[in-house]
Amino acid sequence: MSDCIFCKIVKEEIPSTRVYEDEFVIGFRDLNPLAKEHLLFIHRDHSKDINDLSDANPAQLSDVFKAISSYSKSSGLASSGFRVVTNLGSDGCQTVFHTHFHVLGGEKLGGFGS
Ligand code: DGP
Repeated sequence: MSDCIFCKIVKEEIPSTRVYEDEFVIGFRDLNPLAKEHLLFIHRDHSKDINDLSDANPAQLSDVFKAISSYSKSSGLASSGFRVVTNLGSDGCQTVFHTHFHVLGGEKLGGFGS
């Protein structure tokens, strides 16, 4: 989508710090990190949220999770652990409407059972 900020990051029309890329997926550092390691993983193809993606092209979920698996193992993040979060809509506090998965780690995370 021409006005989508993450599509512009995919096309390198705006800069980002990439940590991972393959044929389908890119991973880059979040502009406003909420943990020592805070990456965003997105499919190169546009969808607006996980429901949109799951309805239209569920195979993209495995593309993204394979990428997260590969990156987390090669970077060492998997050995200490990490969290994957995706937000949808207003109550989910989604602000960018290109499906993305936050990968958080690099330190002990609060919330969710701690
Ligand atoms: P969400 O609330 O789930 O929609 O989170 C969107 C995230 O995207 C938020 O943590 C900040 C990040 N973000 C927004 N604009 C940019 C950008 O231009 N570059 C990068 N690297 N991250 C961005």
